[in-house]
Amino acid sequence: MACKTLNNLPQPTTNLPIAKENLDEFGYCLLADALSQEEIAIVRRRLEEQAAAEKQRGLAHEDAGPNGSGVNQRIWFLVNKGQAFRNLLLHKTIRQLVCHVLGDEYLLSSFTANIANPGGVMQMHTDQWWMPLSVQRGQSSIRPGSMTRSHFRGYHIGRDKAGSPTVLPPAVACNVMWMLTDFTAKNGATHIVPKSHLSGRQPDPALDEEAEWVAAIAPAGTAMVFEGRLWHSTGANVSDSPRLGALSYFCAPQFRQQENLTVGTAREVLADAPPELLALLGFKLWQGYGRIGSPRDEYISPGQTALGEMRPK
Ligand SMILES: O=C(O)CCC(=O)C(=O)O
Repeated sequence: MACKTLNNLPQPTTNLPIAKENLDEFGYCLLADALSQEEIAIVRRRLEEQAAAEKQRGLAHEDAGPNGSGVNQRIWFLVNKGQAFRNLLLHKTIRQLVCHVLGDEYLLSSFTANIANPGGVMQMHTDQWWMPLSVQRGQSSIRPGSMTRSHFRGYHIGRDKAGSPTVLPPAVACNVMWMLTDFTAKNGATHIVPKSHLSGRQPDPALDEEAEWVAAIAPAGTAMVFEGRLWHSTGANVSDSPRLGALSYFCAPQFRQQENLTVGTAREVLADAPPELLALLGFKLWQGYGRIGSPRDEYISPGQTALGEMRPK
């Protein structure tokens, strides 16, 4: 895929209506100054400390190196790893932007960090590869339970004579990249294909050799909000220092979360969690789903179990 210099692409902005327009038109927006210099320093310090500790204990998750080796370090389950991270989940402007994509109710799917080190590479993908697609009448579909990450490459939905998809799946996921260092063309800024959210398909290395991507370049403290259909990947870091970013990834309430947050969130975190955070983690019922007891309960309690065997007295 080739890098393109496009004019009129979204620029970092603090103007909410413009950011929403950018999301609709390009599939992403850049919220400027989402974090203050002080917040960047606090989040970054916590991340560097955690990453070093996981590495030291042989617990680091590393990926994106040549031939399946590990170069980039992923730090999973940030919900458990510091108040500084949890604060990001309740950022008011970001919540409005995610709401613009997903609607009133949504879940945190996972909260991770990606430290892109020199030498890493990643394949273009979308963050809702698992979304079943509508098919033309008479056309067979992949059974949802038989999908894999690579299944939906190629064309799967109808196209008009000009090659445009006749229907599009909705965006059902939305990711937020919190830039904790400057994101530059050299240090592995996320690569994105603007407007690919309207392509109606997943990127396919066999078809998309010519697809043109841009590097999402912006100063530290910017948050890039990108919807689940946008083609993207971590850029190749050809600088000599790591690129740090945290990803709060959300999904619509009818989908399974990437991290099992209702089971894995630490008790002490839950004890202090405000209702908004509990809702994001999956403790709030949605239309009766996620229930343990009555479908009319608003929340389930951490550790709650359902009624067991009973017999009349
Ligand atoms: O690190 C990045 O720039 C993007 C990471 C990404 O694409 C992902 O986690 O799905």
